Parts: sequence; C-alpha cells; structure tokens
Amino acid sequence: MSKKALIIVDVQNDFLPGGSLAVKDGDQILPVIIKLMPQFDEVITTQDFHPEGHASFEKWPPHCVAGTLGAELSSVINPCQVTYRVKKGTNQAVDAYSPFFNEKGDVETDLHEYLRGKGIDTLYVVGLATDYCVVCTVCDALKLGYRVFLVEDGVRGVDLNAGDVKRALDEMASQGAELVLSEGIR
Ligand code: VGL
Ligand code: ZN
Repeated sequence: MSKKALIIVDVQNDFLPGGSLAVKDGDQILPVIIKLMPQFDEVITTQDFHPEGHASFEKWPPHCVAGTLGAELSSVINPCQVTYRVKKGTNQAVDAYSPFFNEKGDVETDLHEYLRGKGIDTLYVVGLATDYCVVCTVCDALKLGYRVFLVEDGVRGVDLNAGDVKRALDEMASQGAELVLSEGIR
C-alpha cells in the first residue's frame, strides 16, 4: 500500500496577488488546495523564510522575510489541516528553492526524515512557483525515490522568460513526475 502526502509549496502572502513577489494568477490555485487538503491524512506546507538582507534579494525583490505577514501562509490554508510545517531559505548566504536540498546541495530541513518516518512514499505537489520552488521540490523528491504527482491546476509560475513554466513541466515529466488534474485525485 502506498502512503500519500500533499505538499503545499510556498503558498505565502508575498507570492500571492498583492505580495512583494506575486505570481500571476497565484490565487487561482487556492480553491484547488482547499478542496485537496481534506483528502489527505498528511498535509505538509513549505515556507520560504528568509532573514533580512538574504542573498536571494540580489536576484529577487525582498520577499518572505521571517516574521512579516508576507512570509505567512495564505489565510485560506486551515492550520488544523496541516500536519507538518517546513521552513527553508533561512540560511543568510544560501538560497533554497527545495525543502530537501538547498542550492549548494546540503540538507537543511528534516522533511525527508519526517516523510520516511511516516512511511510516506507518494507525494502530490501543489503551490508556487512552478518554475522555481515547485520544479526543484519535485525533482529532488524524485531523486530521493518518491513517486510524485504534480497537480497541474494546483500550480502557477513566474515565466520570467517566456516558456519557463512549460519547460519546468516538461522537466518534471521527463524526470518521472506524473502530471494530473485535481479532479482526478481519489
Ligand atoms: C520562490 C523565488 C524566490 C518560489 C522563492 O517559492 O518559487 N521563487 N524565492
Ligand atoms: Zn525566496
């Protein structure tokens, strides 16, 4: 029997409309997330959680600064339905798009350990942004041996360069992720 978890990637105020690094139409994934959460016994949230003056603010506008409202999860995410929370990008000098490995390849969180401890082998991934944190999370999870379903209507991307989202979806599929729509889940 496979054991599943829903991974909600960086659905934080700063990545939603009105936020400092808003993903276009990012709020369109919220109904999908609200619908999916009760379908899973394990619901994991990740949060980009940077100290002030973080290294990534050379590439991006300041966002998800620890302790600010922008770093908080969207208020539509019912905290009672979240079973585990992970913060990443907390190291001043090193960015972390994925909760499994930072951009240097080091492990900074205990997410993999947590999932293993629970016997979870299958991940359903939703969140922001498709072409940054989502693609990195999915590809790292595949490398770690998880079966990964990417919920296409549960993600939105930045598309800094035209085609980035499409390339991210292709990359995930080519690494072995299964692309599904939320309506087809359980
Ligand atoms: C992200 C840019 C910078 C993301 C995080 O969550 O996709 N993107 N930090
Ligand atoms: Zn960030």
